[in-house]
Parts: sequence; structure tokens; C-alpha cells
Amino acid sequence: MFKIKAKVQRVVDRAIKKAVDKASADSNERLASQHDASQVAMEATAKNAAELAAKMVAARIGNKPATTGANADETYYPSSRARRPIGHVYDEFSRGTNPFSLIQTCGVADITDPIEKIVDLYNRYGIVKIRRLYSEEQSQKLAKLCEDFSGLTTRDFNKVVKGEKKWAKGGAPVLNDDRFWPFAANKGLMNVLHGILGEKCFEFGSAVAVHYSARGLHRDYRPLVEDPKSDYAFTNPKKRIVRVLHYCDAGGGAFGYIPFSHDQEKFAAATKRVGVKHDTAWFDEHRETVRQTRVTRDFFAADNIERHISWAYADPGDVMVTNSAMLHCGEYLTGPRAFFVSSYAEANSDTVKRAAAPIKSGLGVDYHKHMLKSGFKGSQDVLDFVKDVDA
Ligand SMILES: O=C(O)CCC(=O)C(=O)O
Repeated sequence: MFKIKAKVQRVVDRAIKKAVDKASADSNERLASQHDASQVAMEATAKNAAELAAKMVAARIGNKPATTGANADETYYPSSRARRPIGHVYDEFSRGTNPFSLIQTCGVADITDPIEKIVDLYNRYGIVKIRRLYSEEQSQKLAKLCEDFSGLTTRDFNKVVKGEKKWAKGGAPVLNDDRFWPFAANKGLMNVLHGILGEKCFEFGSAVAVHYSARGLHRDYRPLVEDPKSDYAFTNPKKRIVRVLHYCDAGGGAFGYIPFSHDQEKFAAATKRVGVKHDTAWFDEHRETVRQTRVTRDFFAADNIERHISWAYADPGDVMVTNSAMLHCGEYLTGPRAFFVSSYAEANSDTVKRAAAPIKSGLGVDYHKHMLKSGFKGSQDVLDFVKDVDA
């Protein structure tokens, strides 16, 4: 067993060394003809080393399963998942493999910061983490509400992972349970949203998820943000939908995103700076690529996309305020996790009817009355719309 392990280790070490040597030689060659020498060298080394080493290792131990784990009966496949037996390779690949780490891609603020600063960070990056919007007690209360709403407790984690229980109950929590209202209507949050969207904004979509993490990169409200003719299109955004995500379980959560993918022009400028040659469509293939790994067990293509994902970590009480057009995903699910998400937009002909559609009870109407009273003036348009439909 030790001999096999040592042999694999030697193959891997040789592959990495060869790849890094080749990457350095390539980058030296390119350096001579480039203006921004240090930037190019960093990118070339990181990109080429990772891609070459991954290809070489995949070719050696790649598409065939390799039995290198502590238990010789176990079958392992090359992957950057936690199941990868050769942690050494993972560590080597991880270093400097995300070109986006060369630039700032996410705003970080505290709820006590001036609203203008938070709004400016959001406008710049399309994602801003606001620390301490909620106290520990408020966050725990929300976690408990998520448990109540989903019918799942922390102890159900294994059952959900095994597929014995479903990870969430459908339906908008705010339209079904008024205990969620203070979280959607939080005053500090509203001030930030007014700065981003204007006073005529309103909440138009909420969800709870427990022991769930979105595996594939995706955008939210796709019919709006992926329609080139829409004002919300990532290809030429004029308006935006703002999502507020709170990982309220004790462990918090990590939010993965492809920087600037909510705005094609900003994405083009950022990728030029860091030397990424792929367009947003390549990242958008991630869901299909991941689906294929389940059949082929070849993780190279998925790993290659995933090394570009940037991660923003949130503690309970922090919220991630993000643009719904940004490609995003959740972390690998390794333990209990819960989140509440609410979305906000300006009230207009695109958004109001979408928000009104799921209002099926008096509680939904009361929710918008409550939101209106709290200062979300766009809720008036929703109430008017619902009244007209009922008339
Ligand atoms: O799983 C996560 O953390 C991300 C959640 C997400 O993708 C979503 O709410 O659309």
C-alpha cells in the first residue's frame, strides 16, 4: 500500500515540477513582448501550471479510477472534491490558481459604515458583504424560523444528504409566516436598498433553504437577466435586482461567485486585467459540466471552471448583498447549513406582476402593507396590482 502511495506521489511531484517549469518558460517568453510584465508572468504561471499539471496528472491517473486511498478496496477518482486522496496535489493546484484573486472583486462593509460607502461598494462590485446587520440572537432566531419553515433540524443533515428528506419547503416564507417580516423589512438594510434602488423599491421574492447548497453556477431571475432585450440583462444592465442572503446557521456560509459576471462590460475589463481569456458563457456551462462529471467521472473541466470561483465568507448576522445577474453558487456541503434570502427591485411593469403572482392569501397582502409602512414604497404598486386583478 505504501509503495503504491509513494509511486503516485512521485508521479504527481514530477508532473507538477514539469508543468511549473514549462509554465515559467512560457511566461518568460511572453514577458519579452508584453507591457505589463509582472501581471502576465503571474497569470501565465498560475494558469499554465494549473492547467498543464491537471492535464498531466489526469492523463496518468485520470479517467480510470485510481486505488490510492488508505483502504485499497476504495475507488477514488481524480477531483478537487474532499474525496481527493492526494491532498498534496490539491494544495499545489490551489496556490495562485484563481486569476481573479489578483484584484479586488467584493466589497466588505460594516452596518455602522456610512450608507454611501456600502452603496458605492455594491455599485463597484455587484457584491458587498455587510457585517453584523443582525445580532447573534436575531440570527439564531432566524435559524430557528428556517428550521420551523422547512421542518428540518440540524440533526436532519445526514437524512437530507442521503435524499431521505427534502432540503426545503417551497413557497415564499414572507407570504406564509409573518415572523420573517422583520428580517425582510430591517431598517438598516432598507436604507442600503434605498441607496441602491431608490425609495420606490420593494421585496419581491424570498426563500428558505436548509442543508442545501447550490452546486452549479447560475444567475437568479434568469428570464429577466438573461434576456438581452430586458433592462436587467447582464449584457447591458440598466436596472438590477438585489438579493440579500443570510447564512444564519451557526457555521455561517460561503458564497461563490464569478466576479463582475453581472455586467458584461465590467467583466471584459476585469478579465483583461487578470488575463482570463474565457467569456461569461464558458462559466455558465458549469451546471452542464458538473452534470457530465456524474457520468464520465472526469473532473478536469469542472475543476478548471471552479478554480476561477471567488469565495465570500459570512458569519451568522452578516449578509451578502448581491446582484442577481451575477453567476454564483454555494460551497461544498460538509455540514448543517441554512439560509434565508430576500430579493428587492424597483417597482415597475417587469417586477410588480411577478411579485403579485404568488400572493394567494390575505397574509400576502398584509405583508406588502407592512412593508409599505416600513418604508418600501414600491409595495404600494403591488397592492394596487393585486386589487385591480381581484376587482
Ligand atoms: O447555496 C448558496 O449558498 C447560494 C444560494 C443560491 O444560489 C441562491 O439562493 O440562488
